[in-house]
Amino acid sequence: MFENRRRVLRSIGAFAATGIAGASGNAFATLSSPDAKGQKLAAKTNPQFVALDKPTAFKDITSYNNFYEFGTDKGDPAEHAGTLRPRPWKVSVEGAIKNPKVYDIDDLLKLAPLEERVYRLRCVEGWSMVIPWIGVSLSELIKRAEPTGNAKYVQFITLADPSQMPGLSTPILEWPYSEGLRMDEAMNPLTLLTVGLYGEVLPNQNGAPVRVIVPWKYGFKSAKSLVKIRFVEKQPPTSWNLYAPSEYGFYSNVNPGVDHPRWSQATERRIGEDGFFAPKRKTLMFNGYGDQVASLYQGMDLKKNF
Ligand SMILES: Nc1nc2c(c(=O)[nH]1)N[C@H]1C(S)=C(S)[C@@H](COP(=O)(O)O)O[C@H]1N2
Ligand SMILES: [Mo]
Repeated sequence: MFENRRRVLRSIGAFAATGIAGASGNAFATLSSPDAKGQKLAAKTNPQFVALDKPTAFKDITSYNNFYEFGTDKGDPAEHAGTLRPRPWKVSVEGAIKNPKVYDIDDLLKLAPLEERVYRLRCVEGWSMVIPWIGVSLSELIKRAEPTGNAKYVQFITLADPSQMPGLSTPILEWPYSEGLRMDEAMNPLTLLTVGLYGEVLPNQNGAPVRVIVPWKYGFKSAKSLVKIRFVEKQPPTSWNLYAPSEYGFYSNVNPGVDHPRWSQATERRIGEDGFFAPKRKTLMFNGYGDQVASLYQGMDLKKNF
């Protein structure tokens, strides 16, 4: 009870301080303007999913990014993602399901009442942020898709349009960016189909108009600007695993006990706290979400399945 109350107070405080209409009710979003940039998005805070850490500043969340389709420097996405056209936008939900469907982005926004959730996000590079996302549990979409018995994994496929994404001309990763989850990971209520942050539609550099957020895994599992969600029988190929299979595994759960081959994963730098004297933070198992997800990996060797 005490913990819950603290969370609620914390979330109200956080949103009041940043001017978010956090407690404004379950308004469904309606986005009429084709240029959605900066458009407000109403959502109701879900106190079950509010990290107690202080949210990272909007400016940091939107100017320090990884989105290789727009370049590999942290500042590239904010600088170059203006060419991304997040509307009109369609997302194909397909594969081993009874109800394949091509969603218009505005229909995706109406799947279920939008929720505001404050999640920690930890990049495999060793930095982290705390982000007030807006979205709905991916499970809401999966339930409507009605997976067949052959659906063992979900693959997430990102837009790959060279006319909108200048980074595609550099062959760093296999485009389109591909990621995947096991079915039970995808169904976990934490896994968020994400359409906004800080009370607004997703900025382009954060993966407009829709991405997935998987807070107990390294950031690269959280694919941006999705155009396909595909249900498959075999573990799908993923861009980072293809790039360096010994460094980036399929699971990529945040795990301070399993180092990246080239650096430790025991600690992290919280963006915004990176003054010279700011101590590093200890990285938490499953990024602190063990209560919700540890059971998914019971009996698995997490050093082998990294
Ligand atoms: N399509 C696509 N999705 C992506 C990436 C990318 O390069 N392309 N980078 C990933 C990585 S490494 C991280 S850490 C997060 C960063 O998300 P953010 O910029 O919203 O914090 O996005 C992930 N999703
Ligand atoms: Mo990352």
